[in-house]
Amino acid sequence: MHVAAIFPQLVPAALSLYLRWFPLRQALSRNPIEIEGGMATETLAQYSLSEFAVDVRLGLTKDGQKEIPSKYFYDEVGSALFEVITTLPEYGLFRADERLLRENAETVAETLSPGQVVVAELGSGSGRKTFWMLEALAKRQPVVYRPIEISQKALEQCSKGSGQLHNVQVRPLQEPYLDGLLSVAAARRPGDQLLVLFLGSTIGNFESRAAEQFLSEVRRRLVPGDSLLLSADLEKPLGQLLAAYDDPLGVTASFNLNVLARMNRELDADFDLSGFRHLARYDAAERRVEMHLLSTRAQRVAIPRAHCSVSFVEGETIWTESSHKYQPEQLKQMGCRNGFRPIRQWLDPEWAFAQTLFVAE
Ligand code: AVI
Repeated sequence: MHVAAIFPQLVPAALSLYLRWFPLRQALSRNPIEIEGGMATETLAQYSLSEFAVDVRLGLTKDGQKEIPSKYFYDEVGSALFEVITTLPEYGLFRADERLLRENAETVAETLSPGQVVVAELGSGSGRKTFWMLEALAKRQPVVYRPIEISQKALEQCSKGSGQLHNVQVRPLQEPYLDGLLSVAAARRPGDQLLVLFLGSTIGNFESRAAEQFLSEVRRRLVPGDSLLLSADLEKPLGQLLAAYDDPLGVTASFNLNVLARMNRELDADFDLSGFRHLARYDAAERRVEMHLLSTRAQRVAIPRAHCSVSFVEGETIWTESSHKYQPEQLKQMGCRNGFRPIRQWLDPEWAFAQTLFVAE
């Protein structure tokens, strides 16, 4: 059986065309179809491995700067490393976000009308900091919490934590953000109000144009009067920025290098991790911290399950992530350009970080 026979139903048309030559045995054999296990989850797992192989091949064999999308950081090992990053003294983003939520959750709750509120969180992770928001809302009205995540493990953790709260019903969705939000919108009952949480400055991991497009896609899934709470990291002194992405313990370096280890695990690649080092740098014109993996010598790497091998010259990098940094006003304008009206903005006094509350127009 050839992958072309099933991919048209699973992936966008262009990707389906690209995948035509992938023999099914090689592309999918690690995730055999188990009908009893539940079709949706199995389909997602197969799709993910093939998508990873395609993105690796595209990103590492293209002309110019080699790239791997940052979404591939978050396998089980990467997600655990990210949890550690959030506790590092140099990485102030997570704590700033949590402080703002704790202090302002009541005010956000006051802006909502009575009746049931559906809280859709895009990329909930373990949902640790969302607790404050759910607690504040649940004091006033019934809450349905819909964490949207690709990672099954994160969803389980998240459900365990928030499931304890009185007046909160947790209904997780294992889907990509926009698909998940579409499912939430489709399931809403008349009178339900939607509050979308997009926390952690994940918006900063999108390229500028993609961030705008993403906000506009979020807006398309809402109705006037729904809300969006958006967190974003702000510009700050260079030393502070770089330390946040290159901590002295080397946790962020491991987080970055794990994407090579993941290719070894899942795509049978033969990356020698000692031939690469973590690099964090700031592009002042684009206002973003970039993470790269720098090849410390000339080398060639085989990635059999992505059907390619790749050469590196000494000093060449793989660009693995961008984290854009904003000015508060810029965030309000981004919302306005995409169908939202900013109604409140809070800045953290300890770490330059903003939460902006928008209403869908
Ligand atoms: C998830 N995201 C907002 C983090 C960031 O700061 O861009 C990911 C991260 N990369 C390195 N450290 C943390």
